[in-house]
Amino acid sequence: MNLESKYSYAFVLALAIILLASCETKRPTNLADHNLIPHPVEISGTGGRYLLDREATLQISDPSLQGVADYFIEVQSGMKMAMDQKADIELALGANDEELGEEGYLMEITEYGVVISANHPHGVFHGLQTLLQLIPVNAEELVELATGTIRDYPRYGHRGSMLDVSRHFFGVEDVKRYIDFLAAYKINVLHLHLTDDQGWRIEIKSKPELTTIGGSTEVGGGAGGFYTQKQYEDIVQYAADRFITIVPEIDLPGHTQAALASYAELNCDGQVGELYTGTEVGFSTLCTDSEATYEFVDAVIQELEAITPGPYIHIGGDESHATEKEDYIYFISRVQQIVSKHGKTMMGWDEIAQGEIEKETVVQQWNSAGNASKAAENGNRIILSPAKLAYMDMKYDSTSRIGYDWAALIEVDRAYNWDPDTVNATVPAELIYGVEAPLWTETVENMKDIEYLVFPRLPGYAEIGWSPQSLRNWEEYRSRLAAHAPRFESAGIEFYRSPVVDWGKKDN
Ligand code: IFG
Repeated sequence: MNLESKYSYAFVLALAIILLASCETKRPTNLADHNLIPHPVEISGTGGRYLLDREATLQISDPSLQGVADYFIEVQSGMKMAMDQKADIELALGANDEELGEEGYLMEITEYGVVISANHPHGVFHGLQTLLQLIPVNAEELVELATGTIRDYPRYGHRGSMLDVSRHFFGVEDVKRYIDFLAAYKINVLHLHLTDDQGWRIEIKSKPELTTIGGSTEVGGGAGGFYTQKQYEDIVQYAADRFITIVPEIDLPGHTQAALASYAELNCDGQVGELYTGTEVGFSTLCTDSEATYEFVDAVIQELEAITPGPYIHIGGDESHATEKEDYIYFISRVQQIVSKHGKTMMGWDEIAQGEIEKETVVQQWNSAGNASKAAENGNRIILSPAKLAYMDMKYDSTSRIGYDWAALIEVDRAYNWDPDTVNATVPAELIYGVEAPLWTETVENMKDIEYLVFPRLPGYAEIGWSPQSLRNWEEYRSRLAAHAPRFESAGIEFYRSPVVDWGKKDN
C-alpha cells in the first residue's frame, strides 16, 4: 500500500469510528423524544443519563408491591431484588397525587436511578410498563436511560379488548398470550365472548351438555373446545396478576344455537336444535316465554358469578332477530333481575337499551347510535366499540388475507383517528365509560391470524383509551408506532406491515 492510500485509509477508518460512536448514542438523550405508547400525560427530560445494567436491582417500599416486582423481574430478565445496597429502581406507594387515581403513576429518572411511585400497585404496574418501553428490546449489557420525569394517568376507566373464543376456540395459552399483549399497552379489561351459535366455551357443572355437546365444534366444523371452570379461573388469575379484569359474556337470547343444540327444553318447540358451524347471525333465540329458560339463565349466571371476581357479567343481547321485540324486552328485564340477584352489574350490546335496564348497567355501543342515545337518556354508562372504527375483525384494506368488511375497511390510521368524546354526538362525554376493541373470529383460526388483525391496530386503541386527546395526532403517533416494530418482532408477533406506517429499516 503506498503512503498516499495509507493516509486516506486511516482517514476513512477514523471517520467510520466517529460515525459508529455517534450512532451508539442513537437513544434519545431527551426523555421527551420518546416512543412510548400510550403517550404519557406529562413527560419532560432533564438531559442527563442513568446507566441501567442488565443486573439492575429493584427495591419496594411496601410488601404489597412484591407481586409487581416479581412480574417485572420475570419479563425483564436479569433484574433482581436489591438486598442491601441502594437499588437502581425503586417502587413506592404514597405518591399522594389524587389526579393519578388508582392506575396513574409518577416516574423520576435521575443520575441516581429510577423511582416509580403511585397511589396503588396498579399504578406502579403501569409505570413498569412504561419503563419496559424505555429499555430497548435487544438491549446490550448497559442501557442509557434519559433522565426526566413522567406524570401519567388514564383518560377512561374502561380500556378493553374483546376476544371471541366461540366462533373459533382458543386455548388457555393463546388467551394468556393475548392478555400479555393487552398488559404491555395498559389495557385493563379482557371481555371474553364465551358463547355463541357455534360454540359454548365455559363449563357449567349443572348443565354439562352445554360443553360436551355445545362446545364440541366451531366455525368450519373443527373440534371446538371449552374451558373447565379451573382453566377459566387460571385465566382470571393470570389477568388479575396483570391488573386486567375479565368480563365474561354469555350472549342471550340470540346467538344461542350451541345451547339450543344442547338442551331441548330451551327450544320453543321442545325439540333439541342442531349444532351450527356456519357464519350466519340472527337466526337463533331462547324461548323467552318459558320458565325453563329463566331457570337455565339463573343456573348459568350463578356458576359464572362464583368464578368471576370482576364486577360485570355481559349478557350480549345483540342481533336477536328471531325474537319478537316485546319478548326481547321482557327477556332483558328478567335477565337484569337475575344478574343483579347474583350481585353483578350487567353489561350488554347496545340493543339492550330498548329494555328495562338498571342505571348501573353498562351499554356497549357497536352499531346503533339510536340505542346509544336511548342508553344515554337512561343515564347508562356507555362503552364505545363502533364497528366502523374499532372492530379488529375488519380488513385493513381489500387485500387483507382474512377479516370482514361489512362495517368498514379499517386501516391503521382510521383505527387511530377518532375521539371517543365526539364520535357519537348523541352520547354526552360524561357517560362515556371507555373504549373497547373487539376481535370477532369467524375468519380467525389461530394465533397468527389474531396477531395479523390485532397488530398494529391494538396499540392505537390503547392510546385512544389512555392519552389526552390534545396529545394525539396521527402524523406524530405513526412514528412512535413504527419504533415498536422491534418489540413486536421480539415477541414473535406476526403483525401486518401496513403501508401507512414507515416501518423503516428492519432493525430500527
Ligand atoms: N356482529 C355480531 C358479532 C359478529 C360480528 C362480526 C356484534 C355485537 C358482527 N354482533 O358485533 O357476533 O358476527 O363482525
